Amino acid sequence: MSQERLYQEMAQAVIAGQPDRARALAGEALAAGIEPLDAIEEGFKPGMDTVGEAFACGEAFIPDLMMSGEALKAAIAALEPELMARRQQRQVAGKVVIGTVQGDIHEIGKTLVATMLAANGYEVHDLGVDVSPAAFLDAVRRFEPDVVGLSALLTTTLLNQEAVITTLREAGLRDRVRVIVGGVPASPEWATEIGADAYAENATDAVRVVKELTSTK
Ligand code: B12
Repeated sequence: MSQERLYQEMAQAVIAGQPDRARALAGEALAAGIEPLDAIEEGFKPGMDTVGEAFACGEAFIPDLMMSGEALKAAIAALEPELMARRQQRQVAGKVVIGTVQGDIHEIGKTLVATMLAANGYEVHDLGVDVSPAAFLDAVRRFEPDVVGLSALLTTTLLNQEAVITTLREAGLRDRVRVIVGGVPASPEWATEIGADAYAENATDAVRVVKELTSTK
């Protein structure tokens, strides 16, 4: 199968919500020598975006999003050992606390960013989803990370990225960490507006930006 055809099949497996098919295609991509992150970003994720657009138009429903999410998760899980095998450096490059902010349960993108950071030598503490500002604060006190990553996929929960920054500031800890924000509704302008240090659009970009933040700290 050509690479282009394989990418189309991957997107289709996510659109149709077929975890087994997605897993099998992940295996085919590896066998064909495709980089695992390329398979995710260029093959599987576009399928997820298509489902998201269909949902926005009322042509797909919550169960469809969930099934597609399961297919994407299955593909990422199948590719994860290879992502980790490409680990760049064995030495710990820095510590990152990451989570999806309060009120938001979207986990797939945040988890992918966490995996890629771990694969690049960072010690990552993933707090999960629906994480309150107080829980981020506790984690900053406990793990003393270099960077805090905040994910938000909803316009309504975007404000909770700002709430975490405010909480850190009030606790006198804002200057001890760098804050990076991400997720579909976030943007570089939003990052500046709420006093975050950076924004990254996807997992590759997140690794690049976190490297910059940890080298200039
Ligand atoms: C799958 C999905 C769900 C699943 C999530 C399953 C799961 N286990 O995560 C379920 C069904 C639970 C869900 C629920 C809802 N969803 Co939803 N969902 C999606 C969908 C289709 C895909 C998200 C996804 O996983 N993408 C794949 C990953 C790999 O990409 P990603 O998340 O964008 O992450 C990348 C980047 O954003 C970035 N990134 C992400 N996090 C971070 C963090 C940091 C620090 C950095 C640097 C970068 C970064 O890097 C990632 C990797 O490249 C999106 C549409 C879309 N295209 O995004 C809608 C979408 C986000 N959902 C939406 C909505 C409305 C909802 C609901 C409110 C629906 C409802 N009426 O109940 C609920 C909200 C539940 C809640 N309280 O959170 C809307 C949001 C609209 C808005 N502007 O607010 C969207 C945009 C769909 C749409 N077009 O209408 N959803």
